[in-house]
Amino acid sequence: MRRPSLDVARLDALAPALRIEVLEEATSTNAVAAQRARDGAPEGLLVVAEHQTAGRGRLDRSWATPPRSALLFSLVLRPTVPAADWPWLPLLTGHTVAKTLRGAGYDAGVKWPNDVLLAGADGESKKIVGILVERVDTPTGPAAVIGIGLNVSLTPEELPVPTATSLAIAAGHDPDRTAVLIDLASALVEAYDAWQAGGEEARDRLASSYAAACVTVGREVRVELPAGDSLLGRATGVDRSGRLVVTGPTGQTAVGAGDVVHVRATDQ
Ligand code: BT5
Repeated sequence: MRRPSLDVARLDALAPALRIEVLEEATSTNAVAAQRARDGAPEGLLVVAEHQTAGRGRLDRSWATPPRSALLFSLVLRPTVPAADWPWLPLLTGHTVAKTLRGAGYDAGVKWPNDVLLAGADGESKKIVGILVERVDTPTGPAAVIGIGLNVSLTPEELPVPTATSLAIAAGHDPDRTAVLIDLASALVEAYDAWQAGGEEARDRLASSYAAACVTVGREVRVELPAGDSLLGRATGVDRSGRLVVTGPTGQTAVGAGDVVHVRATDQ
């Protein structure tokens, strides 16, 4: 059965804050949005695809979903906050997406830095959203591309990996993808505008609200670091730069990038 397409006319609700481009197919919405940014697209371009043939994760990993089963979109931003605050963009995005899904009744939480997980009935959390934020150099200055993939109507058989889930699996019915896209995109614009315009105070507010909501804080973790080694300890906080603070036998380490595995103390 062919799944329904997005209702493009209803996406007009996002104007004028966003200009929407809906593609039947793209290699990767992040790649398309980055090219548009290099070609001069202003802040607020939202590239949406019904299907990706080369969806990207971090570190050259892939992101896969069947056509029209997911929301796949990338937002072009041109932040004016100090460069030191850019690392907060992925965290702001994950936090906002998790809050929006919670508001829609899903038991969503953000795992550091920006995976959005849904708690399952068996107590095990599974990944529902992947976020890829990339910085792009353009002739008019650096831009940020915020890429989001949300599994909406995938069935258990369609999940690309056993650690994934979808809104339909959690809710027991297929949600309206267009309505979810409108909710998520408006929440992102609102959160980003408040963060950009609110100065130091808004950035402090995000830091404390993120740390309070992040499901990694307080957990025993194994962080697989980009260099290949790993760090074991308890995640005890998130610092002013958005780094995860891990407290282990040798003291505290602030981690800026890496894959976090939530472990039970007995698994270590
Ligand atoms: C991410 O990477 O989680 C970021 C994914 C971002 C995807 C969006 S879609 C719109 C935009 N355009 C793009 O090209 N990308 C963005 P990472 O943390 O590296 O996770 C990737 C891993 O997640 C893969 O190696 C798989 O194990 C798993 N995975 C792949 N597809 C998945 C899915 N649909 N749901 C859950 N997990 C998935």
